[in-house]
Amino acid sequence: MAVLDQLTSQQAIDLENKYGAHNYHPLPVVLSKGEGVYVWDVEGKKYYDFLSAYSAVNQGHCHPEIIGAMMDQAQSLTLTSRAFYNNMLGKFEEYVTHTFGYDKFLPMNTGAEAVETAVKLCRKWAYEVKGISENEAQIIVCENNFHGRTTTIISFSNDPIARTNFGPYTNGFVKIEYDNLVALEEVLLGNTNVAGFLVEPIQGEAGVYVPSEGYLAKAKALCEKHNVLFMADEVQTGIARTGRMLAVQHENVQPDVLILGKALSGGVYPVSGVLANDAIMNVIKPGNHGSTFGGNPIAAAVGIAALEVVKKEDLADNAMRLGELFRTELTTYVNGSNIVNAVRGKGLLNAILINDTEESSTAWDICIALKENGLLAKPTHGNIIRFAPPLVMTKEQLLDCVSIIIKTLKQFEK
Ligand code: IF1
Repeated sequence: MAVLDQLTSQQAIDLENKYGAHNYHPLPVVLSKGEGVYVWDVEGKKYYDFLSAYSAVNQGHCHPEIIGAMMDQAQSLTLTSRAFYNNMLGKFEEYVTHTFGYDKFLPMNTGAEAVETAVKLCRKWAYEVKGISENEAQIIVCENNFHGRTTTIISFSNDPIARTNFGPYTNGFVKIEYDNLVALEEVLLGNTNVAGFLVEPIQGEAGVYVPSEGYLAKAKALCEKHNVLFMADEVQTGIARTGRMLAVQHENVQPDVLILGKALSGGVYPVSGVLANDAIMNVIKPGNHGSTFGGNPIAAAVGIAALEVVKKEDLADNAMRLGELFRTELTTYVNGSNIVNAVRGKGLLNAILINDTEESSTAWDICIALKENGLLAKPTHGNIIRFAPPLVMTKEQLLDCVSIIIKTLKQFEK
């Protein structure tokens, strides 16, 4: 087959199966176009995207202002490496630090790299500022976390599929229960080598698990008391997804270290990074950390445009209002349903809990039926379905989606 021949869905799936590593189990849909809240498959069928590339496409597919910024930049300069300065990075760093209220930004590309950056930053701070003895620093993490897929990050995962047979693992992490302040305080009181606490403001992969109100603010206060860095992984929850620019802002928390990715580029390019104030970030010196692509001119242009869209279009406010509407509508249905046990979430990061076991195929079958009915979503943990549409959705579109979802779920009532 010639490379440029238009493939059918089945042909595209067969090619991936034959030539690609089998590290994913995708829903059987092959997309070739996206615009705003919609995507189209190669046969031309149109869908609502209710995953948004795991919250990377918050600004909607192919947002003209972000694409425009990328095209303009691509025609003048794409990559210099950090061996030389470029005329875009400083502007991006200024824009990001002013947007989130920090002294400095360290740019990377993927979410996992940004988490790795935070871990390194935290350790170096622990030795050079806090005064922990060499190689003794500990970072507290939470059970059922998801922070990415590098060897160090999977070392502190407790998901057997993500970590089994990838050892030996990186040391220096203490795991505690999520949403448990007593457990956090216990470790802080008993261990003087704690350097940081790494936490997702809402656990995404765990099934959109929203912690108790006040958890983040109290955890931050405990960290402050014990001179421990509070590090928020907002790769998935950040950039307006939960109804505020950052999920921690629901509790007026300013993390010591803020980790961003995904929607920092509106999903058009890998752009991530870490924010911190000088007292922390200045421990990083030339040669300590970096990346060929981190902070490249396209990333900088795209990052500025992506954040500008979020502000100009008031996407946080829209996510807040539509999220409330979504949960209200779904809750009314769930109350009389025997196929869905609950709906939960914040802003437009939501999930429904299917009334079946984790081993059952029900949630997968529902996602296949949703696809037939024109809406794309993906199960997590076997019996949870995550709903995270682009934040540029209108109220009319959201209500249309609610009726597709309810109509589909009704096919599965027992
Ligand atoms: C995949 C989940 C979402 C993240 C947080 C860091 C990263 C992620 C909080 C790493 C990435 C992704 C990756 C994606 C699936 C996905 C995911 F289901 F696994 F948990 F979004 F819900 N911190 N999350 O959520 O960012 O290196 O991927 O850029 O296919 O693994 P990355």
